[in-house]
Amino acid sequence: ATPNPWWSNAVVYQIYPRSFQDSNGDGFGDLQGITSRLEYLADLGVDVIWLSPVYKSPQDDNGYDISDYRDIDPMFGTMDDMDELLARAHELGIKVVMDLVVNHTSDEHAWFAGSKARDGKHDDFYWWRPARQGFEPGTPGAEPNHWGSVFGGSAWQYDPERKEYFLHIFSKKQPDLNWENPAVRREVYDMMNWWLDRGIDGFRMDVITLISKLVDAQGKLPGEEGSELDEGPIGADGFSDVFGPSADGPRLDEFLKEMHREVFDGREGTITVGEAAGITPERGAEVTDVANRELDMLFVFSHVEGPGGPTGKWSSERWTIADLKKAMSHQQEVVAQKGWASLFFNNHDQPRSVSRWGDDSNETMRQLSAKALALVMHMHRGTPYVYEGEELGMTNAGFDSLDQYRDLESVNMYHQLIDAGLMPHDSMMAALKAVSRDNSRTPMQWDDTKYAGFTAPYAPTEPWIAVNPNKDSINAKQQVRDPNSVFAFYRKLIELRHTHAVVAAGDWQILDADDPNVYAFVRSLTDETVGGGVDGAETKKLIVVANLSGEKVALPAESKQALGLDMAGAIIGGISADRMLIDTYEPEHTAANVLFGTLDPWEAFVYEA
Ligand code: TEU
Repeated sequence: ATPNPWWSNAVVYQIYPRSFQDSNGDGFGDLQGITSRLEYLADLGVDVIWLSPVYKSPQDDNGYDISDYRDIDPMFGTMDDMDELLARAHELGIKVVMDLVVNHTSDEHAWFAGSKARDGKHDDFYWWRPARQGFEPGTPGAEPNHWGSVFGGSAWQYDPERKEYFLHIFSKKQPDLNWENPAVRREVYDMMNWWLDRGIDGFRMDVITLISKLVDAQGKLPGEEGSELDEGPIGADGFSDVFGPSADGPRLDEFLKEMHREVFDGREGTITVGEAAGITPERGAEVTDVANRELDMLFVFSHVEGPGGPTGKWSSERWTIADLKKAMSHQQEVVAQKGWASLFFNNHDQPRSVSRWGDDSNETMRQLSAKALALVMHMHRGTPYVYEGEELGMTNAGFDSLDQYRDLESVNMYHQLIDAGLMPHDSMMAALKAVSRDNSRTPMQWDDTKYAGFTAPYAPTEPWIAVNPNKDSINAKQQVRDPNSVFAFYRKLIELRHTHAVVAAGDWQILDADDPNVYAFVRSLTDETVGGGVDGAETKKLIVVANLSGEKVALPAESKQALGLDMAGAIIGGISADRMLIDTYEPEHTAANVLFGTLDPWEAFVYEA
């Protein structure tokens, strides 16, 4: 059965607080800044906002290293500011989701201090392991296995106080929590309940698929001394893969079911979305199957993960539109019967979609390609996520020198890959320009003033990361009042999901699967189940066709047929401009093109059949 809760026709907007709106001139975005922009979001039409972490944190990984889950970091404001944000958002009918980062804490969390000191209560809160026998503890080779951290270096850090190593899949300031320990899980569930009781509406769960690690019968990790489990190949940089054995581990379903029981059972109107690094779309369908009572939806990454290879995401090979289509269609197909998809092209870890798959080389192409990509994403079945600035068609940062980057991953991996001789400087700079996480973290472009309205032009402190100079032509102030802007296009797409049940709940069927440029599909409502309480809408069938290329291309055969044009192109049903629900060009222009069997660059539309 199709899940039919409120979120099946909702649209979520992700805010990266440090880059959204600075209200006090310190160069960092904050909670009061977000509150001051809620009306903009209400105008866009989103139903939910998700805040990347605003908890107390040393900010080693921009808040994904939390030292107190029940407090707000002073850089973002106070708990009163949070309460005010919540109240104001709710007044506007916007729900608020917080980031839940519980695969790891900060090394400055009280639990970790207790664990290092073996205080009796927190001894087993983390993954502690002795040095390898025959090696001086803390020296190279003494690490318990060869796992490499996602952010560079070994995934093990020696602690001189406890005289053991602790595991950190991410930075050494992000020790992994030991979910095998029931006391850890109890603490996490209590904290989640505490926040939900305060009035928040749900959680986006950071790398939640990593909480259960693969261990043998003795509890040993792969490659550990005496472990029955092999850790797989060791790469040229000296490290083995930490993700494979840590993602989607043996107890993941058990932990998620327990969390559901302990936290979400009996609560109404919540939403949960898990970040699903390293999980297959098929397993994602199981985790999000309502019958399993685990999570509402997952961010599955198969459409944004690059081809991999020895330099991982820093490879110069990029996904093509054909790859994107294949991965996304597959994600749709696996949740056709059970489970639910979340739809996203952007987040704070990904480069900007218009720079990645679209064309940001000139204004015309940027606008067209941003709209075409948005149309495709929003017309899939699932819950769409818009990342701040995406609705303006914001582009990659365009940084040329290493000192412009702030992200620890970008800086660490630059050094690691150069030192290992795996990449020359120029290629690594090109890779950073294409895929660094900082591409999506430049300040939100509100207007064309000195700091793009992110912070006041006379602010005493510069923004923490450079503003993209293209704020002069790409900014909210200009787009909000322009009916042909990318912003206006997003507003319309969001509205379509709210007004047309078929967008929220209809079946999804690919057309012209092998066409390398055109992404086309049919949405049809085959049963009475409608999403999110939307009913009474008359539309039952939509044909979505998008030329995701900068070339003029032929309208492929299955799309033609679905549009009521026979194989030879003769008109059977006729194409009416009135039935174009949304279009990257003018409806009359597209109707004429369709009759001629062609599509202009980035021409994309939704046709009501
Ligand atoms: O990301 C986890 C993750 O698996 C990736 O998206 C990762 O950041 C990327 O592969 C690195 O290139 C989450 C958060 O979204 C990210 O911002 C945090 O840094 C990370 O967890 C650790 O908390």
